[in-house]
Amino acid sequence: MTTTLISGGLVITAADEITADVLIEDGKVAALAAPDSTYAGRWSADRVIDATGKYVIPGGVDAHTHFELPFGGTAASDTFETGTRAAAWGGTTTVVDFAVQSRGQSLRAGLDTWHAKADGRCAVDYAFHMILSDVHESSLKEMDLLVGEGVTSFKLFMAYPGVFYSDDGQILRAMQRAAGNGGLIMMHAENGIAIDVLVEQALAAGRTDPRYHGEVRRTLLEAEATHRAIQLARVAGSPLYVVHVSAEEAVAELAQARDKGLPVFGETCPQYLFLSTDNLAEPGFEGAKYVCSTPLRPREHQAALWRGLRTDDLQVVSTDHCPFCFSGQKELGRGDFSKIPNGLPGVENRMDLLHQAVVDGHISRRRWIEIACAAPARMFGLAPHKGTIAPGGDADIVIYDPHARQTLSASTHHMNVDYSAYEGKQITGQVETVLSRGETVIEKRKFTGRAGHGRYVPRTTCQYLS
Ligand code: DUC
Ligand code: ZN
Ligand code: ZN
Ligand code: ZN
Repeated sequence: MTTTLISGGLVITAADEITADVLIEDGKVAALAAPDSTYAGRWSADRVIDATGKYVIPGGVDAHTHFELPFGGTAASDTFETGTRAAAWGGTTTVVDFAVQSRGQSLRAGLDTWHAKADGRCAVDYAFHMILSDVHESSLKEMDLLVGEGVTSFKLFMAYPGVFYSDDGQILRAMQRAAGNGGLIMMHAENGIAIDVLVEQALAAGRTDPRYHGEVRRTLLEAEATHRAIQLARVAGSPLYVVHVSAEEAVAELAQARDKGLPVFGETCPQYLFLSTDNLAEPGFEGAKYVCSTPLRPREHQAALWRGLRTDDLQVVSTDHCPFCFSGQKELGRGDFSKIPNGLPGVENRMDLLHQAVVDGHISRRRWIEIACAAPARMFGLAPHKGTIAPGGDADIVIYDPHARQTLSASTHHMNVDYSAYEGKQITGQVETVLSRGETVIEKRKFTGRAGHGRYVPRTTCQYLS
């Protein structure tokens, strides 16, 4: 039995902040002891990590990544190997990636493809959601089987007609199925049919630059789809999780539903909290780096997102990490913004950006851990093993230096993408050491992990409902 002792750090969970020693045995947290307890200083271990002056926090849970996602004739540039390694560098020890059912394909075939991409390649633990892009009788039946094997959440798209899109009837059927099998429906809430009309009109009028991507994907069309998704979920009697919420009007829809006591949940992403349409309007074709859907919004929307995170109208911050290189990938959309592959890199930056939000006074330290670790773990059935530091839980632990200063840059990041969406941004705080199930994967800012350490984690159903 190998034992590790992390001594003297400030242990922060969603519930508590306490200076304590953390004892790890065989990859699990065995015990915590405060300095004045009878155990303090009396534990011996094979290895001692001195965390004096540092935070000891749960490894991050990023519940929204797209490694190797095929999109717009190309594919997201991080593989499971490079993406999970970058996650580790950024203090994230569990990712939930989206397996894809392509049109005409079974869920089984789509899920098997994703297992094959990830198996033996991940640096940290991973799980899967399933994207449904072909809802019919047999794929509905397959949902039950997937829930049984730990794929307990299903993403549907109200956007991207002809690709991932489901109509309202298909959405209702999938929600009814989820209501019966305990699955959680995740919604990409944008009215894609209306957006496609506006795209066509913009292009016909010669409006081809990246900034028009933000203009046609109107906030009203996010709010309308969010509202419609909530009503459909009510009719079906199913819970609903809205992904990548970016517009103030959409937050208002979620808040209204939650005030009625409905099981409706929302996620936002760092790009909506820190970036804006100003980035989409950067000169030349630079704005392409910031094209994602839902799109970046005018800066005024950020206050509503921060407020939603404080009031729990939004529960989770995930990255929607979906990187495309500027060179050769984003460039596919020169002269036509609708051909720019949608997505931003960020799996490495989330924990740091949210710590910066603590420094800036947007959220408390415990709320940082709640939205980045504990809430996604509970939302997607990964608790109590993930998302906290408690006896019996996995020893997925980050030693975080709250005083270190760093500058985010593509020249120093580990994501497989040729730009940073946060180039030059100064951050106070940095990941120092990362343990995944007790094994050191980052040690004092050196990667000591390996492809294949990360395991597939089957999930239980949403723990917000029971
Ligand atoms: N949005 C993105 O920005 N990328 C991938 C899929 C999505 O919905
Ligand atoms: Zn989406
Ligand atoms: Zn409210
Ligand atoms: Zn996504």
